[in-house]
Amino acid sequence: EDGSAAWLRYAPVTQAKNSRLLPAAIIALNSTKSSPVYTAGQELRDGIAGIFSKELNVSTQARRTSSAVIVGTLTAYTNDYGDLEDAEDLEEDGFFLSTEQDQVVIVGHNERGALYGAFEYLSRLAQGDLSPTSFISNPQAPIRWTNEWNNLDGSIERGYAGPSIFFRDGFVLENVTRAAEYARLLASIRINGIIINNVNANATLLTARNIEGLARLADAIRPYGIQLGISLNFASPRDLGGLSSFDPLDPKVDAWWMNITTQIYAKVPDMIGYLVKANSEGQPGPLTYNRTLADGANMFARAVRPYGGVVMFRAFVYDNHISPANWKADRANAQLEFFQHLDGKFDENVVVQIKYGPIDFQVREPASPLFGALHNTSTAIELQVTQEYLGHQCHLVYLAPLWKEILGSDLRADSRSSKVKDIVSGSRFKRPLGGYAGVVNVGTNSTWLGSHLAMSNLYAYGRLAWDASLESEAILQDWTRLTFGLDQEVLDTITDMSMKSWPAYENYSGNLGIQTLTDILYTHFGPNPASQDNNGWGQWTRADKASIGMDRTVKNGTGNAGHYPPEVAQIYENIETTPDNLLLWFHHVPYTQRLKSGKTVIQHFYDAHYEGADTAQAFVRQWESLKSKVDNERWNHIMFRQTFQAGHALVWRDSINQFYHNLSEIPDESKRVGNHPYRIEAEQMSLVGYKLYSVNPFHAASRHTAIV
Ligand code: BDP
Repeated sequence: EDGSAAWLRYAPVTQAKNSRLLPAAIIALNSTKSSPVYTAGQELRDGIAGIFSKELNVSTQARRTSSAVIVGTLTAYTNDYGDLEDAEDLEEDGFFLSTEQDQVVIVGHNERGALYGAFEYLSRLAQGDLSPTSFISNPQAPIRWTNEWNNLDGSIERGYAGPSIFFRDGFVLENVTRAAEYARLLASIRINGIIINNVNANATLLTARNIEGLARLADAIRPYGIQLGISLNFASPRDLGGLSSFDPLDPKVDAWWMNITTQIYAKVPDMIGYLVKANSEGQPGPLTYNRTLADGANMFARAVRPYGGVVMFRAFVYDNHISPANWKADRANAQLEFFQHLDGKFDENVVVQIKYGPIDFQVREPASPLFGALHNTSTAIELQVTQEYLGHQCHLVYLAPLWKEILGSDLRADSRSSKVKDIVSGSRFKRPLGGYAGVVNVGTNSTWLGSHLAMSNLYAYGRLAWDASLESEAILQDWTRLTFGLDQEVLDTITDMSMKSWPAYENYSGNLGIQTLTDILYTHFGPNPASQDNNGWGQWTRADKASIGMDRTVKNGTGNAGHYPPEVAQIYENIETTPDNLLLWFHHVPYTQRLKSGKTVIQHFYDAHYEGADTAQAFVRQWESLKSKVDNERWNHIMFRQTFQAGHALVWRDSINQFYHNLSEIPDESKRVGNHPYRIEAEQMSLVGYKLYSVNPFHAASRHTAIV
């Protein structure tokens, strides 16, 4: 059990054996090799063999036989077996599954939908669920993609699981087996697109040799109903094409993009489209030529339109050299400033891709106000499965509750229900496109993400992209049964740990909406509150001796609260109505400010850090208790991670508490901060083979010193 099978292990389910409900044959209608329905037939065969030790043949011809699993498109099914009224409401990518009769019927609106239905059926079997059922499932949004920040040299920006499964040494890999295996995993959670390269894109992806490589990758993932897309570098016409400019309104530039797009579609006829990061963090873009971001996006939209392609244009545009001395400056304002006036100016096949919060994947942010401001533009939400600010997969942080909180935020546009999930599905503003982009960054590590438990996040991402109304805990439990089997204690323990994990991480990192407090400058790992206020990245806490928090009010601050529709703006404008967990996101208050809980801000910091770190210690004992119930390989791997998290949570706790204790000079009522009489410092022991090492930032080690 090295993790490579993830949640598709098809492990034997003893209690389901010999059930009379088991099928006796598999019919994959009209399927030809490498079509998703063919894949569905193979999966059903492998799944039933694994789960029930029952070997079945797959036939591709319709026949009347009792006790078969029939899988195919609605058209194929009705051609062979007659009308299927129950499946009338199927929508694009949707499926119908019925196990009520003596035949199991799995019908997709298209081939991809049929494959989803097969995976759904297998997921039920693998969880020991053979109860009769009959239902339709349609996706809430057409775009359910992953973004993989893979560089052509094989490295992965913000990837924590080894090198790329797509590239090495400047080129697409020859061996695309692993890419196909990844596509299989993604198809099982109903993801339909992968953007395979970094948003900080390299123009050399568009050389002839790499376009051949793209074709190879697209061929490998197509049998799983997954389409390939790529990130572009805006300056490619100059840097690769040798033109003197990359001005989007220059006809030569336009023609260059048209031409390269035609070349790509000749090799990858079903490419989903382009992802573009422009004028952000040093990336080139249309603003260089005084053109608007819409001018830039529409240039690509024109190029892919004839092929049905989509342009995902990122809203993550901001100036990373803003002066912290300017108290009216605010990076959180950038999205609305750059995009609001462009509403309605994007072509119909452009989707503005918006990170969930206004800054950058922090442990707690309000929903980005841009979701509520674009009524005539299709939008997608960008979530991050890779735990960039959330412990790099070395910490267990189950993210579905965080995502659900954002997706359920009601922005009250025009004083009407305007939940983020309904905006990005396209339903709230009647948009033709919309959906989900998840930054995943899997690598060659057998666990895919570097940690077995982190895979619940990838699983949950797909499930929520399909249906954001699912409950975090229910998703987690499906994943747990599929990944670790049906033992109740395993299920309860992993549920308890995971559901406590985001609150715990928030407790021992940044509280009350102050941001995560990681090192800001590059690693985004480990505590570094001192790095927050002296950088041009606009991730500021405004902490001084007496007070803390960003004043984002309209009245006295940066005005960001006013970027939300009026009903929500009013809530955030006032300290009394701002929820405690976002207090410091919107307000600058004294450390002695009382929260709704009755505690002061500073005492909340102190207590939360002890509470969060305690929870992380408990995770170790909880995991330990499962030793006899989980295979050694995975148990040990997870034990190592949990032990690390427990230790690092203490580093976090002491570092943050010590920092604000020093700064504010306000004592901890419980007298714990700075007072750990039982602690033995490593540097006080007699050391053989170790040297002392001064830690920078100093507060990341107790007494500033570590041993190496
Ligand atoms: C930041 C990451 C950086 C990404 C950037 C982005 O630190 O590596 O390039 O976001 O999303 O969070 O473009």
